[in-house]
Amino acid sequence: RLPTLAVLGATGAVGTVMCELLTGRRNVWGEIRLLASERSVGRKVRCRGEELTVQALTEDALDGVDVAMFDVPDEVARHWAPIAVRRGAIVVDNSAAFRMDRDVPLVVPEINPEQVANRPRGIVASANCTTLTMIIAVAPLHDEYGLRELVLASYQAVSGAGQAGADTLHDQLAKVAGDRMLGARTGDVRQAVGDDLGPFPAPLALNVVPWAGSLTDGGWSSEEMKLRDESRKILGMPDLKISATCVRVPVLTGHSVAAHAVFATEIDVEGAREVLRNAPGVIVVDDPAAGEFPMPIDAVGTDPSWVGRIRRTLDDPRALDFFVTGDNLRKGAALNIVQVAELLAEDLTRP
Ligand code: 2RA
Repeated sequence: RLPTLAVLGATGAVGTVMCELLTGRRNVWGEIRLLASERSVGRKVRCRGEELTVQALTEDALDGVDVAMFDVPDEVARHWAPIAVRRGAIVVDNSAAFRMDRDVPLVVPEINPEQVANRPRGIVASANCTTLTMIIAVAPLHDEYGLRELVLASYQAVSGAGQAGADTLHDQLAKVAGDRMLGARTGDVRQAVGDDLGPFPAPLALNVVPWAGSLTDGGWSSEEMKLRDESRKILGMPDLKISATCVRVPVLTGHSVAAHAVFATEIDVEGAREVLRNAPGVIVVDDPAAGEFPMPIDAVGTDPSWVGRIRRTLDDPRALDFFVTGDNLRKGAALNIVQVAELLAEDLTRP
């Protein structure tokens, strides 16, 4: 029997991409069950060539599920993941509820696939979208050169804040488009945008906002702390020095990260390019003379992390600077969850 898969949060920004991915990937699933909150119940979603009706998330709806992919808010995951496990499912969770728990592995199949087996609570976590985009490029360089320190700056798309984030940018762009009177000409769009900021603390149209998530100790944002904590856990380096500045930019899809990585050994930049070219899940686009560098408009709708602008730091032969961009809804979320679920399916169907 092929395992039964449940998708929780199937109608959200990430859930929609999960269903698209399940349509395009090798079919390892028996029944696929789409579960969501009351307001989405009854909606029809095409998945794997079938038209599936979204069902209400109830305890009974989880019966018979082997693997449950969760893309729901932290508090919903905290409540429902243990219930799904009690009903017999293994949960792959995209929220931040369990990522840092010692007895929950944080799995990126290109980096630490063996960790899926180590799941005493029946929960496997998937990392934050910014972490995933960047770590896919950093991990192979670490394997080759021994990472010592990371300094990161992110350029994060509005869809990282869900459908509401994407809708907010569209609405704000419509308000400022062609508006030369209310400040849009000089760049102060506050009057044109008005009070509707959606999930953001400031206007995103024609602006950048150096903030994502909530405030934590010392002035760091929760997003910056996730980058630090999750990278350390995925790489198995609890003392790695990392600092990040996370910035929201007026891009619909595609998180980017400018990285400064310091290693234990001297870097030969062509060697580093070769390491990245051979790394799973990475595409190198690095020919600035020809105008070729990775951008969100290239990465959107694709699976890999796109890496370019690779250069050795001028003042430190052990350090590398580069730019990486990836689709935050695919490898940053849905794709990683689907890949982890497929590892579990393989495990469950092994004779
Ligand atoms: C964001 N990484 O971009 C966070 C959550 N998906 O807002």
